[in-house]
Amino acid sequence: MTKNRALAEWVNEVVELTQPDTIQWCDGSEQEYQTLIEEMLTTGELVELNQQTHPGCYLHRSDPTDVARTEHLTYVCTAKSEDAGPNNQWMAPEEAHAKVDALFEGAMRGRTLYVVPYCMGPIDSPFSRCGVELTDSPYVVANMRKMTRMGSEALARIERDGSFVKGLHSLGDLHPERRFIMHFPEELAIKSIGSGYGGNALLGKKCHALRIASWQARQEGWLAEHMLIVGIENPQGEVRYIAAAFPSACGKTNMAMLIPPTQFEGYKIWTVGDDIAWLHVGHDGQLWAINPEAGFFGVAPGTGVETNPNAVEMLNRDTIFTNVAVTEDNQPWWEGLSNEIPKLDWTGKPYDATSGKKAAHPNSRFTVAANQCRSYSSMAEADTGVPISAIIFGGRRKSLAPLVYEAKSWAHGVMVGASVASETTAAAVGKVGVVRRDPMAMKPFCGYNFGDYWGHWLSLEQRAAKLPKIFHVNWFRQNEAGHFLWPGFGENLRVLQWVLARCEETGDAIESPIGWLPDKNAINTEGLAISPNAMEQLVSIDIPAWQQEMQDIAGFFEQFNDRFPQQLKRELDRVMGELSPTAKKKAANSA
Ligand code: OXD
Ligand code: MN
Repeated sequence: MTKNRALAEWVNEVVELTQPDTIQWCDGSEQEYQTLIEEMLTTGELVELNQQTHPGCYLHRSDPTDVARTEHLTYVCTAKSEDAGPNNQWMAPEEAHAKVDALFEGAMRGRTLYVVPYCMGPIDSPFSRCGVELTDSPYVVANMRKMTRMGSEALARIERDGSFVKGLHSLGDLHPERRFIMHFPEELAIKSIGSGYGGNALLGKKCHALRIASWQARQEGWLAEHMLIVGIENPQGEVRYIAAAFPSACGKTNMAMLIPPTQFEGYKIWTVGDDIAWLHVGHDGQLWAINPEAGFFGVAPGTGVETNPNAVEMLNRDTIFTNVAVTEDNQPWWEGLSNEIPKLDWTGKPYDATSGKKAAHPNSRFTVAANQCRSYSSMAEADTGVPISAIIFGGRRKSLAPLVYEAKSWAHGVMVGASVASETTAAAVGKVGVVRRDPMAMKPFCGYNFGDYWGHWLSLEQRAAKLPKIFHVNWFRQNEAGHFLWPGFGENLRVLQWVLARCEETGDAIESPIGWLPDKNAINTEGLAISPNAMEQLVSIDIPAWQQEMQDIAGFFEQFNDRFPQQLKRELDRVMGELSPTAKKKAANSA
């Protein structure tokens, strides 16, 4: 089935271990996809949605215990535990292999083993990397076809390049106690069992394109990041690209396809990617980014005509929905889509609107090919990727973090990224709304020790002469009454306009200890119903609260011991020094 010996041998080994009834090498064709859909409709793994309103759309209802990423069951298995770092759960490779191989034994009896070759990134890009997922889930195969360049072309590239990431996946018995997502970066291998949920089971995504790729990227001198990539075209037709990292379910998809406010006539938004960016230093000294994915696996709740009209439009056809509710006439439904009361909840039971429960699961998802999005950029298919003008970090924080600020240097920006904190969301199993540190939005995804990772980020300064500026944003600031101060969504373009102005050395800013804040009138608020008081609150900082925050950040960094880069320590000390009361006094005296 393949000329690649390593691949053929590995498939044979897996067949021996898992004992599938049949083996299917996937070619990625439309016919193959349709056959899989038909099969899943027969077994009940998929339910047909209203084909008049939503042609080619289907619903998958997952096992109710399998609805999100399971960080507590996710391991990085490096030879030395320090290489995985305190940011990961670690298991010795031999122990991890033994543990999961015991679960894989005979796991595919009565099932088909699908061999899924895939390419992360444009098929001919030198920055793309390939993998093969062996899975017994047709749902995974159908999703991988939307999310990656999957099939014959990927296999041809693997046969040309010789190398690929090995990803073994089985649904197992779906029992949470027999669920593990193991990564072996030194072997470029992944073993995932017991879950069909996207983040655990579509191995090209988080497992390969972030955890394994971040490890490879460090060795090869590039970055694999949890970032959207968006192009902003001004009325003169110039396009500038921004890469932005936000924790899961914090609006990356919305930002990647935002609609400019009416006052921004002549502006256009181009979506390159909504979740992952691979960044390389170009010959010109700039950072160039590709989106390794070919589709969107987005959070459905909150996606509506007000918040993300581009997404609503692209979901009207050829989409696989997971754990959404359905309406009386069998259309997909979720909170934030319309005021209609759905007929069935995400488990398929009649929905009782008086129960106070959500009808769609809060982490219900859509899987859709990226080229269905009206704002999809043709540059997303470019082998070179796109040049990045600005990097933005952000988190979901009710208080403290201003709407936007700019780091004073690359090293300071790395520290800003390293100290990102955000409230947890439904994308991972666990309590929602708890503030946790999520450096570079990579807490669940960095495949190695964060100390080494920050060192790698810092080292780019030696290799890239024209690095982007780094910013931090917070769309989620609230007032005392618990209302959002900033309208968000399309209006975020106002903030991005200031970001890009700063990159061209124009936007007005005021220096503060934590970075450059927009000057009072620097953000265009024309046509926006926002009080000067709210705006003032959004772009100012509370010094005592920031002193406390820096103490907290320093405490967080301590766990990385001798892996923590000294250069970051110096940045931390500098900011703390500038925030201290004596620094304020000194500044006042010299004024
Ligand atoms: C995602 C996530 O699904 O970050 O993108 O969990
Ligand atoms: Mn994500």
